[in-house]
Amino acid sequence: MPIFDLMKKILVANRGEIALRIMRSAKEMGIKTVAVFSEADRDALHVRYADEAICIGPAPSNQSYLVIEKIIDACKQTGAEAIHPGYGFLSENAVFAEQVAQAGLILIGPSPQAMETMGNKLSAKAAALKYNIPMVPGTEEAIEDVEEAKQRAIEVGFPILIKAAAGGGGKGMRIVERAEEFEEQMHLAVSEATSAFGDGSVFIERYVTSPRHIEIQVLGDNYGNIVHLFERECSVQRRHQKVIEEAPSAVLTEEIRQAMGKCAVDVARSVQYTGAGTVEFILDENLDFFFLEMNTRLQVEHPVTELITGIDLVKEQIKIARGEKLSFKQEDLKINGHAIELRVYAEDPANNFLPDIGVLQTYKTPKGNGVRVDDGFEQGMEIPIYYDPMIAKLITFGKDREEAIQRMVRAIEEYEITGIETTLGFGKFVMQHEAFKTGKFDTHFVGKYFKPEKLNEQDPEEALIAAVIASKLFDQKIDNGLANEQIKKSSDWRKNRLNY
Ligand code: MV4
Repeated sequence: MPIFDLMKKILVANRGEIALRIMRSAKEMGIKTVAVFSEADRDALHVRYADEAICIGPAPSNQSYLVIEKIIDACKQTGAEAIHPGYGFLSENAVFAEQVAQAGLILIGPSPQAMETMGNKLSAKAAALKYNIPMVPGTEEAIEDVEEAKQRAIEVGFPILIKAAAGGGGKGMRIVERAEEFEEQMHLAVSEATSAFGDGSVFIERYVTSPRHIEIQVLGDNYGNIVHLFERECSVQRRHQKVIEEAPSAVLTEEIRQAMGKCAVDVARSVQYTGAGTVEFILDENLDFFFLEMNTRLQVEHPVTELITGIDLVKEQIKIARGEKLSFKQEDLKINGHAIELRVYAEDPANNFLPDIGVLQTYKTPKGNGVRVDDGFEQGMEIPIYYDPMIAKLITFGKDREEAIQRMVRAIEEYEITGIETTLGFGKFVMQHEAFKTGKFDTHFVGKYFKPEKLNEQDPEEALIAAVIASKLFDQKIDNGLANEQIKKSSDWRKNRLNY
């Protein structure tokens, strides 16, 4: 059977912007799409966009988007031959990958074995060890004997970091400053890991105090060809949640980029990786890099890589899954320009980034040269409380970093969202910060520089103009007899919002 006959219809086991993102590429390839949705997402855009849609249960994701049988049943009902899991939900679940294969369906992603190996940080490091990949000094196996581990910690040198093997994205990590605290912290880490992941295995690494988080995008086909699509810099984050990502990184030299890229390809090769994946590194002050873990999914921040390489990563994932060879080699790939992504969350930066819910009373996206918005909402829609509070990804592209930054500021200013607090103003603060503009920052950027009151700091002249305009508008509304109604409407949502 010719390969293009193999995949006429795919089911997207996700929601929101990423479901739409995937369906758009499928549509361009002449592939039909099936949406699945929870009762909270009946009117969602991904449901309208798909050729068919199936309700898979109540709003909580453990009764809908996370139920393996419901997803597989939806494929059977609609005749979809393949599943794209997006990110989050079931995307890195090896049991799901296995059951999809058992059902005779194709998962658009890596093998269950690759997912399983990379799903555990210790087995990931063990696999990568075969290729001489730089890693942070520590223990290579789960700690059995606390006294032995303490001796190792003393050898490695404090501060050290205790990590959960089953953890990821910073969950279950503990910094230990001194040998005297080691034993207590170890016990706390084990019990935390046990309750969070059902697996108490922990290991230690020397704590790199001011790292940058740099990750490499890879693609592998089913014939042993693996390439990398350069790096993404993701150091601007808060509590392990990325807020701003960019490609390329402002600090990598061509030499380090090539070395990191080669390591990433080797890490992927160590598990015969197929599809799109991301190899995560930290980079220290001396620009030495260390492998941390591999994410076996399409990442939220993939668009910045698409913009600088001109490659549609979702199309490549689909082509690989239907058995095509990669159509380009490493030497065909090059970086063109600079891209920055801001995650627009329904969160209030002035209030410790607490999730903010409500209705998008105004929702107008920025437009024009070099601006891409990946979103899943329209004006008037409500942000559901059940899922991730990301409203949109605002991505700008420019000939160089400076242009991408200036374009981001312009796009943030054009973006109009009312009814919900968002991270847009925070994004502008970062873009205009000297440390960001000069590229001199690490993972501590937000904690070090961001104080909520900074959001209200503005140029006095601008503030005066704003105040004059506001008072004129207010007078007009009074004249029109609109003021009370308007004021009431715009404050209602605040009363109704949940407290987390
Ligand atoms: C580290 C580290 C410092 N030293 N490992 C956090 C996410 C997880 N993937 C690994 N993480 C870290 N591992 C050693 N040996 C610092 C972090 C870290 C971090 C890494 C990337 C992006 C943001 C971060 C924020 C805090 C800590």
